[in-house]
Amino acid sequence: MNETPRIWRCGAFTLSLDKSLVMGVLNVTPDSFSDGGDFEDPGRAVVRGERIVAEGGAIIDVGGESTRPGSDAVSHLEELARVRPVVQRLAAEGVPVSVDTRHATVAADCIKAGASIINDVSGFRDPEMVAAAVESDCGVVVMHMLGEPKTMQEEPHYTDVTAEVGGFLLAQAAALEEAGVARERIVLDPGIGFGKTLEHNLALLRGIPVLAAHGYPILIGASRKRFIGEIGGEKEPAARVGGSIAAAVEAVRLGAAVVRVHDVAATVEALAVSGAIRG
Ligand code: HH2
Repeated sequence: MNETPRIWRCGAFTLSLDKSLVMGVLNVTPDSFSDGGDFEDPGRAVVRGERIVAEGGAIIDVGGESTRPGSDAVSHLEELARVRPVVQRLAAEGVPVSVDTRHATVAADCIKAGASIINDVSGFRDPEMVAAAVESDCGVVVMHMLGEPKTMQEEPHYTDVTAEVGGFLLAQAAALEEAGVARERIVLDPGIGFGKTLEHNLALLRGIPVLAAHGYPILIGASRKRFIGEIGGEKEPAARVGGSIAAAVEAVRLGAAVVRVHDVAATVEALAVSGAIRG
């Protein structure tokens, strides 16, 4: 078993993983499940990105296509038109920017515009996405999703969710390394809510130590998701702050290196306190 890197190499940035990192969500979409339409205007999106950094976020994750359950894909050109100007302006401010995309052309163009990380919720299944990673020195997030967003929540089934998701992620990471992506650039994400029931999500969160033991840093994106509403009873995603913070704190306690969240300031504060208690 390999030792987990204590750094994450992301283009010009070498991010220390000695402390957990907060990745702030910036959805430049009309239809994301909790903040759709809030930051469609590039100027507003850039202000939001700057706020993420001011609140202690280490990475800004810019997405131009909602992948909420049941969502339709958008054209690559439309997606690029949404994200490129925002990526370019925030990257020019010297901040690590990741691009949340399933499309290799969008990823490659955003890297050229200054993005440092490709966050692919389809887990680098597309060989062209692997090529986009190989051709750059960006960091990569390899996420597990069952099928496609349109249908992923239609009775998702696993025999052993932790083993199956882990097996997929490790195979994808091995393929990336084989293709020439250094291990220190790779982070794995079990994909909370992407073709998973409440029980699957809980099993994956409880299984973080097992996944982390394979020697890759782990990212968890639980923020505002449906399972938090199922547990806490809050129907409005943006109001699921307490549950989202609990999930982030538990994920880090169990070994996650990066948490992807909407409520950056509150999460940063909670992680500072829980980290101080743990010593
Ligand atoms: N979740 C979402 C989007 N991208 N990326 C990673 N690595 N991990 C996640 O859990 C993850 C992700 C979904 O959340 P959000 O961006 O808020 O919603 P939408 O897909 O509707 O834009």
